[in-house]
Amino acid sequence: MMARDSIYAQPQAHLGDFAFSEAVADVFPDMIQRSVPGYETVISLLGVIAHRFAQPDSRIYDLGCSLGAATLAMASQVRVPGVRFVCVDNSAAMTSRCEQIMRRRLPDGHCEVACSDIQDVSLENASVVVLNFTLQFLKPAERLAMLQRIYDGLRPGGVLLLSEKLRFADPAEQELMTELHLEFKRANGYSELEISQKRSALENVLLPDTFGEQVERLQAAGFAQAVNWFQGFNFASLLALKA
Ligand code: GEK
Repeated sequence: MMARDSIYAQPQAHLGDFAFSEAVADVFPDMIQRSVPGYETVISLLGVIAHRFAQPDSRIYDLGCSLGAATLAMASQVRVPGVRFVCVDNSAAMTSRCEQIMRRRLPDGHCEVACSDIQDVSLENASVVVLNFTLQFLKPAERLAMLQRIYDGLRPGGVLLLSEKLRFADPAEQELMTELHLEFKRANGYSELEISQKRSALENVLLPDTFGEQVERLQAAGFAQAVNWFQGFNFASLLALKA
């Protein structure tokens, strides 16, 4: 059974910045499903999209892989020969668990897991790159350079699959989407205390951009086309194609 997230259930005297610690890794599947509207749907659709875009003898990168849910979904759908999956995360708590999961679920050795900042890994010969709720944790000034490196590492016809929490320029839309997201968390059993403590912990760590900023940055990085293929309240998924 999935361990339940109760990390912010008790009042915390010193609420530090949110980190992807051992405690978070232990409850991560439950935490992300109860916090991100549409998460399971996005994960399974990443498999469908990867099936469409994976090229023979190429690499599929899962950047900010956490426990590798996106890689598992893609590996179950991709059928072309010679594909190598590369999972990267800079939390050792995540990669040690991810390695165990991959050894068990993808035992034929076509998946490697690296504990590294995604900004330091070399990206090459990629047909699919996944940034599923990861870019939002990079400093805003570093995000364009990351997308440019991904663009350079993709083959023609390759795709970047980008999911992000959104901010809205219109204050009324921002308020409505924030409220609906809070309703989603309440509906999933999070208390007001858990919601407010998590929100404070994420304040300096997760800095969302608007949908327009996402598209402009993808275009600035060189992507020919950026399509919005899923949205649940203030969480959106885009497909960016390298021509
Ligand atoms: C999923 N994609 O299940 N370098 C490497 N990893 C990073 C960096 C960085 N600079 N910054 C953050 N991370 C997953 C979910 S979670 C999203 C992704 C969330 C990692 C961080 O350690 C964490 O595991 C992941 O990005 C973000 O589809 O928790 O909201």
